[in-house]
Amino acid sequence: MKTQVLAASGLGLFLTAAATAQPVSVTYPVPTLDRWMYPFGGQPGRETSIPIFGAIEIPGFDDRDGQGLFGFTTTAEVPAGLPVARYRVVSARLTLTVSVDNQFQYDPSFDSFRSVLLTSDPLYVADTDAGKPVEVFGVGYRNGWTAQTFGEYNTFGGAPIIPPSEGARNCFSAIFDQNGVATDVSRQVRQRFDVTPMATGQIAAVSPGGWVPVGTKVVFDLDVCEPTSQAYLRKNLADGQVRLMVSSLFPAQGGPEGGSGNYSAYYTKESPLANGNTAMLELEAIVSNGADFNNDGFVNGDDYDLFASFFDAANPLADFNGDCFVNGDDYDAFAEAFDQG
Ligand SMILES: [Ca+2]
Ligand SMILES: [Ca+2]
Ligand SMILES: [Ca+2]
Ligand SMILES: [Ca+2]
Repeated sequence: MKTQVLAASGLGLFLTAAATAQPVSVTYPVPTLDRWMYPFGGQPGRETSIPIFGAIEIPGFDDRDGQGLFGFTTTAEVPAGLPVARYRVVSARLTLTVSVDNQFQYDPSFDSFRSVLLTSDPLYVADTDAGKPVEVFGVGYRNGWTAQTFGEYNTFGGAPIIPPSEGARNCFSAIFDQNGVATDVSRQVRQRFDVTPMATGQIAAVSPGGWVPVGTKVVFDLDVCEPTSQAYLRKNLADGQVRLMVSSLFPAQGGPEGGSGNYSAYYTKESPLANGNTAMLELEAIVSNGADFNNDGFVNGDDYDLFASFFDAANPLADFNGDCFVNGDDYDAFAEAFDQG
């Protein structure tokens, strides 16, 4: 699978044939919005730093308590409003810059929710590596808010209006089912389930377990090959903006040791200290014309022939359903689109 991922991500491997839709590569060096999703944030959207931490099993707080919402408007480079199947995200990388000095330990890998339970809990297991991973999820909404209506400066949550409140934030770290329905993972510890994020933060300059200096880049390569993540990102492009939520179970309160001040934080575009080190998104995407595979404005046998030749060559551009494999599923998906004209 790793090889397939790399093959589909390497621009050089895309053959330039006919007028088949090619990937576009875009870098967004500054987010359209960055916002601390925390019930006590005094100036929502105007923070100069976004701390990411948990309040593990503390009544009235979500386990993933301080979260960071980042959004990038993509309409200038990737036309919005097309059917979602027209979009394919080949790669997506979010980069954040650490705004605190040696305040947290780098953990590059998955930790079960069980590692932040009280040691007296029958499900408790010890954490086998220092720190907690910092993770990226898609964004879910409640209380009638949507990606179109919830902005950088809107109110944190619904009832109870006076915080603390749990399960009430208007947008949240989410996983999605096959139909795109969001599940809030912010209370996963008390609700007792593990989650797989779209990406886990990686740091090239620090060894696992090491303390992370201010200015360090944390890179999140989103797993675009995971179907629900690909579907989320496709819908984002159709909506004209990519939105991501960063969160973690670094316990500021609760957890086996009672919590600490050892958690990460990141510069925002409002920070006078950021010096260009705001959240950045690097995106590689394809906007296809569906069954009009050669983009000549007609759906006919030429498209079928061209698709078949790409398919036979296992060209990544024949990955019609965007799962990072070229196989019979793509042939079926193309044939279905072709039959529909
Ligand atoms: Ca902001
Ligand atoms: Ca750990
Ligand atoms: Ca055509
Ligand atoms: Ca495929």
